[in-house]
Amino acid sequence: MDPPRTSHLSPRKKRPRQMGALMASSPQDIKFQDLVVFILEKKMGTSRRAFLTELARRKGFRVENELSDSVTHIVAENNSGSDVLEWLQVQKIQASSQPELLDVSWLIECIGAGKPVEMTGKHQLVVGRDYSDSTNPGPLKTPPIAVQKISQYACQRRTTLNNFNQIFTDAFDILAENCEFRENEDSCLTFMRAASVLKSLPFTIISMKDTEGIPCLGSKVKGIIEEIIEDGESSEVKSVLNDERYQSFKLFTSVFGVGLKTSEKWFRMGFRTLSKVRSEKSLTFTRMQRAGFLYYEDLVSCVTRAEAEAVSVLVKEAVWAFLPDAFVTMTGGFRRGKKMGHDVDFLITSPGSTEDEEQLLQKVMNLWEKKGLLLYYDLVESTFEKLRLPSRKVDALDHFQKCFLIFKLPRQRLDSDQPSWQEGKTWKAIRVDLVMCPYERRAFALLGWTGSRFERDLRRYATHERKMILDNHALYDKTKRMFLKAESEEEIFAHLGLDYIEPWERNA
Ligand code: DCT
Ligand code: MG
Repeated sequence: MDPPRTSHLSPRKKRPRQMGALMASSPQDIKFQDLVVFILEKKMGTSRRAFLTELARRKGFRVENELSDSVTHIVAENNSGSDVLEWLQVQKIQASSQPELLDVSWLIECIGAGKPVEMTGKHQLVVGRDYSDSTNPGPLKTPPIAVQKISQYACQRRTTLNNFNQIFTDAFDILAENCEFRENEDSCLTFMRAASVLKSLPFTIISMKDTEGIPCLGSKVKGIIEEIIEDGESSEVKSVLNDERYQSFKLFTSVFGVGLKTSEKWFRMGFRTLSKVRSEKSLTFTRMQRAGFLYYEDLVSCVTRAEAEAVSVLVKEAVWAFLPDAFVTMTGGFRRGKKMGHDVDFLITSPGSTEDEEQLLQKVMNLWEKKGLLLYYDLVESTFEKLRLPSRKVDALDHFQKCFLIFKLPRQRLDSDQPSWQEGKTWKAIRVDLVMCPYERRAFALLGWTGSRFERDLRRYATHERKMILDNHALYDKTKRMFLKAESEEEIFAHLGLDYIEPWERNA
């Protein structure tokens, strides 16, 4: 076997590439040891090859930069089997190490599935036949689903945590956050909607052609997608990440109790680090911010599912001590199946007397305080009025009684050892939200508190497509001029004429 050649890396560069990170996969990242892929650059181009290489490596595939006799699968685009063989002959590869010759559609499906998929006739490149031969349809020209059916509303899409487009959605999440920090609502929404629709796709965007027919991708968004496809990163995202204002806001808002107004103030005053803020004598902090600083390290380290489950047991114990018939449901990201969260959210409701209900959260706080399980709490009384129309604002706060607190989770309450708990650490501060709702409102409250972008689009859908108003308390039909009752989330979806979407499909 001749030494590998590099002559096939023909120069077709449009601009300098920043591929440093792209070639960084180390051998321990390889999940499929028996498979050695080589991607042919001919008719594909340098940047697309590099992009596919990066995606495949991220999924654990071994992709070689050079052709060698260890290569088991050669992937090509817009080449017939004969084209690839011809090219191989020029490379003088030995017949004994004849690898599989496959169309790029096979690799794309593998990337999508996160594992090698079966090679079928549609993937195998046929030798001695014309590329346009009807028995060999060649590369998939469109993604494997009918993209024209994707709705502009997240509530009409199923979005699991299996995100095939993280490389793009990470970028748009950062751009959206930056717009939020700059209070540029329109751009924030544009980027959030782009990230949201990309999270719902059952395939990875590999070329601009794949974006055709997908809603919520305007020209600005498409420009960014194209740049990422070509260069592996977006220059705009890069400059946001290096931006002092973005970095400072990100840091300041990571403190419990610090929002945009306070961040703006501290930034204008010239602060760039938390230690400088903390030691500044002239600043006054709210009780919430003081707690935020006090337990900062614990609160920025995310809550794991095991920690959330341990908290759940303690919440149920306490609630049932006072209201044995109460329903306690973990909501928020954990109900959507997330493995990590910034807090743990619970919805509590009881078919019993309203008087007992009103006292419940205060009783739980008193109990935990006595047991030394409470580091901070803020009990917000209900402002709920029975006849109030649902709020038209998609992100209006609800009127239920609730408690924002910091729980002191003792180590012995954890079932298993958690990697984030260092030796000797006996407790961890965990942010918990408890929400108490009237029994007849529980379906609306549960839907609202299960959250994500999904919930906001559900309200938008109700307003624009059904002439209804939905919020965390109720659903109002403007045409019939009446409230629509619901005992379950399924009934709310049915009132809205929507297919039911499970909580774990609401990660929009
Ligand atoms: N929510 C709401 N009204 C509020 C606050 C929250 O309706 N005043 C909803 C929206 C999302 C859900 O409750 C949970 O909120 P978060 O905990 O902020 O979001 P999350 O999805 O649970 O994410 P994380 O994993 O970061 O906690
Ligand atoms: Mg949460």
